[in-house]
Amino acid sequence: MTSSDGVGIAHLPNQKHKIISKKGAHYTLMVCGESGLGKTTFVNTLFSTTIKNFKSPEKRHNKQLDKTVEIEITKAELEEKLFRVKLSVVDTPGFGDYVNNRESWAPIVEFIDDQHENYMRQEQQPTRQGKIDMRVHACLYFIRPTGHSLKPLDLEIMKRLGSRVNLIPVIAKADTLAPKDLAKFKDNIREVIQHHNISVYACAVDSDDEETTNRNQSIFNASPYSVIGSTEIVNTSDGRQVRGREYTWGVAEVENDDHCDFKKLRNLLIRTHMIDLISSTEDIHYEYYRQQQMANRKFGEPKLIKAENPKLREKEEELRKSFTEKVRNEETRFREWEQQLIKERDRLNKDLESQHAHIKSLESELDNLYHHGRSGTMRR
Ligand SMILES: Nc1nc2c(ncn2[C@@H]2O[C@H](COP(=O)(O)OP(=O)(O)OP(=O)(O)O)[C@@H](O)[C@H]2O)c(=O)[nH]1
Ligand SMILES: [Mg+2]
Repeated sequence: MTSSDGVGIAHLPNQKHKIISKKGAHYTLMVCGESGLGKTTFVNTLFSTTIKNFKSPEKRHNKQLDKTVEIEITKAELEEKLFRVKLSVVDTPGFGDYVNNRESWAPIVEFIDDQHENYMRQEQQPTRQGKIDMRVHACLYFIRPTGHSLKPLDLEIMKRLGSRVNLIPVIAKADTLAPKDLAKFKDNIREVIQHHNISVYACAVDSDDEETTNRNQSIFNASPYSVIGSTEIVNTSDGRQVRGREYTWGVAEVENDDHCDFKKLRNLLIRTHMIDLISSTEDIHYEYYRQQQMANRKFGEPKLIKAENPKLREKEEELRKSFTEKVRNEETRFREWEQQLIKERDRLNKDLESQHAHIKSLESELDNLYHHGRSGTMRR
């Protein structure tokens, strides 16, 4: 159920709407980024502003938020005017405070690939009904609100994500930046994304009616979306009750377009561009994955070991080392055994030779005896 403030999905273009409502679409969002940027808070905020009486299964709303340590999936069903969507939001552990940063984001990339893989495998089965589809339709990448630019680690990860999934950059904790700094920060980010050729989700703008086009344009222009996350309802100085964060200077409001882009982003995700995100995942990202896999392996063959996964690579290296060592040990053992055999053979040969010699001497002795015996008889 959606809340009454107009967040809904009944406003989708009609044709696709019908097709999808028949099946009840699976729709999966993912959040990722450095640790402590408010990803989990955002997920809770999104659910509690979208779904009436939604309670986080962990009921962590009012508690100190725990560090997310594993991939967590929260599911809910959105329904509006016969239109059903099974929404899943994938919360991921933050990265950035590990010694080896590579390790911390590899599982995220892997998760995205695995969903494509699972779907592809199911498509290859004779019965294709009742497929489980957890392909990620949009991945929100949380950026630390430094006011400067993206870090090399951000760029590296975003590059990998952008080629796999609809990547949506998000500026975390917008309430910590002054509006002027936020605007400049956005410009810097847009620039560096373009400069590094990172593919981010560019929502469709053009449409049949001007109003929709204008709205799309304003959504498009707002990227990278700044967000404020909060699960608290607070009082503003002018007496309103809003979802926000309270400060001595006032309240930073989640659902206020002057404070952040939360509403725009939510609109894009849940209403205006949901279909576009679903179909571009199918047509572009899944198709790309499928073709890549088809080119690299035979039909039905299991997935290759991901060279990109440093954990796996380390394991592989370890296995290879222990294998080489084992082979070397076996080889030495074999050589020793061979030497022993050669020695034994030599000993036996020598034995045989001496036996031969012995037999020879016995033979000649016998010969002599025989000879003597005969001549004696003859003499007789
Ligand atoms: N100022 C401000 N603080 C926020 C915002 N969103 C979350 N926080 C706070 O930031 C802290 C971390 O929030 P989390 O939601 O746990 O962050 P996370 O990204 O899930 O962290 P990991 O799970 O460790 O990756 C908490 O104390 C939140 O209250 C925000 O929009 N503005
Ligand atoms: Mg978290």
